[in-house]
Amino acid sequence: MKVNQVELVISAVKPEQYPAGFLPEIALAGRSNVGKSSFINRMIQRKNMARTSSKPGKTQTLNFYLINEMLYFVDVPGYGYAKVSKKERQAWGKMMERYFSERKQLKLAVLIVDLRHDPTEDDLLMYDFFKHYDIPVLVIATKMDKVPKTKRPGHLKRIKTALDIEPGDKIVTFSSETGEGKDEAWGAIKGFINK
Ligand SMILES: Nc1nc2c(ncn2[C@@H]2O[C@H](COP(=O)(O)OP(=O)(O)OP(=O)(O)O)[C@@H](O)[C@H]2O)c(=O)[nH]1
Ligand SMILES: [Mg+2]
Repeated sequence: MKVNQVELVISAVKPEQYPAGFLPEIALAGRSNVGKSSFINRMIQRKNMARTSSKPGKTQTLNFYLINEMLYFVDVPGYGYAKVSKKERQAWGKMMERYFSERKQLKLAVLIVDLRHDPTEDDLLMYDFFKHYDIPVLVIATKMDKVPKTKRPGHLKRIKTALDIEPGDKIVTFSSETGEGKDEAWGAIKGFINK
């Protein structure tokens, strides 16, 4: 997919602030600092459109990026960051639950995990949450540049097993650093945007 136009339409916290209209939305999910914003940047070939940081907790709102006036990527705050108060965690949960359980325009959740590590308990909860709401899931195992080639299949298998991934769900290895996996990820996403 050739991305010609990208615009941050709104950073929302409440449904009233979500963009109007009926364009399909692809939302990211994953633990804090796993590489959600970097994934978006690589997919749209912009260096720092979605803001990234080596410190967890960079993204705080639901950020709607309009791509080629045909779909939105929705960047979201991550989970699992220890230095978050109970109150902040509850606010996060409410914001996420409202978006993911109610948004009709949502066509696909892109769950980002780290190819180097087994999924966390929170990753499993997130995956099961999507299943519960019948939201299609594409799993992206990112940071593949940090795993030697020969070890990648083994890591991938562990992730599939730990998530107990359903046979119909696709998992793509990816690197925001090198761009590997980009075409495959776009291919998978395209299958959902006209549904
Ligand atoms: N080597 C490598 N580093 C990556 C990759 N993807 C992300 N990173 C790095 O990981 C860190 C976190 O990336 P972000 O994209 O900000 O992560 P995030 O999931 O959006 O984080 P929050 O917004 O805090 O939830 C940054 O330092 C990125 O440069 C990758 O594929 N390879
Ligand atoms: Mg982010």
